[in-house]
Amino acid sequence: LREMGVDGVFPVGTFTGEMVEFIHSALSSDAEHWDARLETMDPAERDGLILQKLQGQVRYAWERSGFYREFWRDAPVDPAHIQSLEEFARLPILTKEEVRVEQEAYPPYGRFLCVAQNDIHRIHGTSGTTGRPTVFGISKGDWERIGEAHARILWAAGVRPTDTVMVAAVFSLYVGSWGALVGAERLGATCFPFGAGAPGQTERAVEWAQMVRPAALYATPSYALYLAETAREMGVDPRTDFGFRLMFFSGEPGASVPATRQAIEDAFGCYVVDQGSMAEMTPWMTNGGCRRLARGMHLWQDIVYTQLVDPETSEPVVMGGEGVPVYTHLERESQPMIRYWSGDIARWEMADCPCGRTYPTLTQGIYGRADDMLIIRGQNVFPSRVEDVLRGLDEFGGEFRLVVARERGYLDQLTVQTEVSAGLWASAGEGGPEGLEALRDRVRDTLRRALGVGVSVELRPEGEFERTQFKARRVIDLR
Ligand code: 8LE
Repeated sequence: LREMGVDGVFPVGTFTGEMVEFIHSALSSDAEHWDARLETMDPAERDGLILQKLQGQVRYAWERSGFYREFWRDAPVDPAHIQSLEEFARLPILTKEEVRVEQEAYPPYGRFLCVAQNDIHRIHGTSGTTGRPTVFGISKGDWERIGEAHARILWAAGVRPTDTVMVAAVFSLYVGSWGALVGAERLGATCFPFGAGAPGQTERAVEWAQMVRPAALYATPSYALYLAETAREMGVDPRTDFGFRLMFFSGEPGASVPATRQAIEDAFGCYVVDQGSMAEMTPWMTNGGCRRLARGMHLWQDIVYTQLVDPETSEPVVMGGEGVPVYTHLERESQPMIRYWSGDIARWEMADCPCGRTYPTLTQGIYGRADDMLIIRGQNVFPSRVEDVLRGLDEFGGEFRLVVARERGYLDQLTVQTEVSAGLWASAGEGGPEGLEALRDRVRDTLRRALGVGVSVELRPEGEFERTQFKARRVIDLR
């Protein structure tokens, strides 16, 4: 293309079939970027590109979606003629609850669909363990664009066509596993859709991983730790007997929690990449780290446009600040989500990453949720901070729980129940936890210093708490 003097940004879909194969085969495997022009663009120039895409996406939804017609009826700006990113930021924020209500009134998709029902290629959704499930209809074109976006981001993570990618997450409505799979397929890697969740499947994963020796694993961070624990119980060394080079994760905090990331890297002798926005926002990898980033996730703004807003006022948060990510699809024809509230908490910065990408970065990943954040006697406590402290301790037994209770009707009390390693528990002898008083006091003091609030600590033997093959649930709120 360069020889032909062709340069520029081409809309997705310009090149098809053999042309795409040709372009990708021309990408040398040590290239840093899948699309260097888009990824290293001057941020101001990128804003122009984003605005163009936004104008198209918003007008498209305005013209085709009965929901957005109604939702934006009294908007302070004209959805058919958005003039600037600032104007765009004045459109109302959409919440999960509003999506649920809409889908209940107009089942199953709500009036979000901008294509004919017949053009839905895949149906995904949330499992709906709490409240009504949410349904996502995805067209064929969208599914292809999702594959393309994920391939591009997995390339940044360091996945190459010569790699085998093991997907160890449940294949169901959950779009995490499928999203990882379609990206790895599109990139040209060998795909190993192993799944998770069935009884005995983790033991089988240990056997299969030794046999197949995949280069990369996709799972949740808690599941990777569980896999390592299971391997060791079976006499398998996760470091030498598997041969993973990298792991990419989504679904929960962990990959950007320093001690957790370190524990995974040490257990498997691999490096870790953090990814993940929300299922509704698929391609969900657009929050996605790269192989050079020590912690956190780049925001691939030209695929999904992300803004951070104040959790209370919803006003924009400047670079360097903390807020709630609000996401907008830029390439979605079937069920576009526009200014979608995540409820998560993160900090964004223009970090200088050696990869050369000019995207903003969530430098500490997503470390909490606005609604899961525990407020203990006025102090904000994120479970991920507790996790960081505990996993940094040699005596830690692998799992923990946070129990919040209200004493005398007003005093919030946080109890951290933490497992201690089997060896230590046994050496404390018949006395059980009483023999470990000094350790308990030390853990309590370390937590108090890290959190800025007093906690009680209870020690439990390793293996007491259930391990998860999906996302861990560690907070028990008794208030
Ligand atoms: C910290 C992104 C996906 C498909 O793996 C997923 O889990 O989507 P889902 O089920 O809609 O859950 C989204 C929520 O999971 C987010 O709002 C956030 O609270 C959490 N989450 C996802 N990825 C991460 C994460 N939290 N770090 C992550 N990397």
